[in-house]
Amino acid sequence: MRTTASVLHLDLDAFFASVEQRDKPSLRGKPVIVGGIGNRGVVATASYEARAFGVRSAMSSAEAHRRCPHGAFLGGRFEAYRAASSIVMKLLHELSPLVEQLSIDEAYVDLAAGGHRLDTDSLRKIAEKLRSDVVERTGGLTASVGLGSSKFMAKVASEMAKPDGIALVAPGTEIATIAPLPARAVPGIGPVTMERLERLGVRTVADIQKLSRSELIREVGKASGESLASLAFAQDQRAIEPGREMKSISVEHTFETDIRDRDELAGVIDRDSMRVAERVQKACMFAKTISLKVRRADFSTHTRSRTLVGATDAPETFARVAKELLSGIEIAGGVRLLGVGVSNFTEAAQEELFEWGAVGSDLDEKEGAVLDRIPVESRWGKQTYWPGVDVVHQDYGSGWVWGAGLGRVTVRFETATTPPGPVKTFAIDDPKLALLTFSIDQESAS
Ligand code: TTP
Ligand code: MG
Repeated sequence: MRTTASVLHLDLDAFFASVEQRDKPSLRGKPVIVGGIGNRGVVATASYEARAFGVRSAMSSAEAHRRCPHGAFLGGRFEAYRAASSIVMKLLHELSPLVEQLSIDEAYVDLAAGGHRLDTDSLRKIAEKLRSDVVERTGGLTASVGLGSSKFMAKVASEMAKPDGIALVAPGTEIATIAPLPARAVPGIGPVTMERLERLGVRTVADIQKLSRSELIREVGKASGESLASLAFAQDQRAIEPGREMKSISVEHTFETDIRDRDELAGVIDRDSMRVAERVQKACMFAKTISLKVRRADFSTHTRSRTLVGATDAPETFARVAKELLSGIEIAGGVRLLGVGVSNFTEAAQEELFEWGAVGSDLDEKEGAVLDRIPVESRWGKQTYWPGVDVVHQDYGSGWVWGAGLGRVTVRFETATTPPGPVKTFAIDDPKLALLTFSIDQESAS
């Protein structure tokens, strides 16, 4: 714990939903739910207007629909979220070399490493300026910012600040500030630990403060117990670590009988690549390096990898590269084990991810808050229109899909920079209508 509130925590407000409201003017001020569409889908996030109806992250979309039937239910546009995230993370890197990104919309910044004045007034000014820069540079997204003497305090502060606010836990007031909070506010307390603590009658941080270190260790184990005993008194020495991201994601199979057939192995690669890609997408990441691990019947193990120029989360790219790598390995004696892995992640949108074509190659233009996009073929080949996706019509211009079905697609023609626009319905195969999407499949062998 420091003597200054020089740890900053930023978390964007209702992130995915806010990006949707930014880009879809008719949805501003309205309940918006982003997530899996259909009865088996799950809510990723909801706008604060939708939260007023009880809609929450991780709730089933069906339940969200019951609670908020008039809400706009949209599938995600991850490229837009990644681009917005990248703008915000860049702003944070301008404040300090020590930035630890926790998720697509959340990061710690060590302001003490940024050469700033660290008195409370100066820190508040930095945070206010950051918040207004976020609004300006992202075209209207808001962030909540917390300041405190440790990671724990900064996070507590940003939660107190939410939404669209700023809070600072003054050095010296840490223990009193956290005492009334629910115990699960303490970092590292997951459902299992919480259940054990509840058995001891723990509800709040103050309840943990009343337990002795040895009681805590007895109940939740040595490592967790020690850390809880310290954190409950705001003793948090954790450093801001820029390189703590995920290192690799892989899937491996050992076969019951050795496989000699390359087509069969190709099928395994396709399935594994799909699973790997799902996990990469879930982490909101792009991977640059794809590797293939092959253990032959003679137990010799061969690993090959290739690094792409851009990063991708597309299963077909992972699979294609892995199959190319397989073609360079002799497998006549049979394969016992096959693994597909990806690594070398980039957290947010990368310039080289996108094929900008006519948009031009100027960096600032790429990072503009309102993305210009060019129509390209959907990377899934067949065009599908899902609620929320960007489209362009030759006569009416840019818009987004409100709904599709029964051979028809309904589009609202508006963008981030227009007023709320009109709605029109087309045949789903209308040749004048096209999906707008990014092409992120750039690759070179190395
Ligand atoms: P959060 O920061 O947890 O949520 P939020 O930004 O939507 O809302 P808040 O104002 O409370 O911060 O998560 C950031 C984004 O991550 C969120 O907009 C959607 C996505 N997400 C998921 O995809 N699945 C999840 O279970 C959660 C919690 C978030
Ligand atoms: Mg958030």
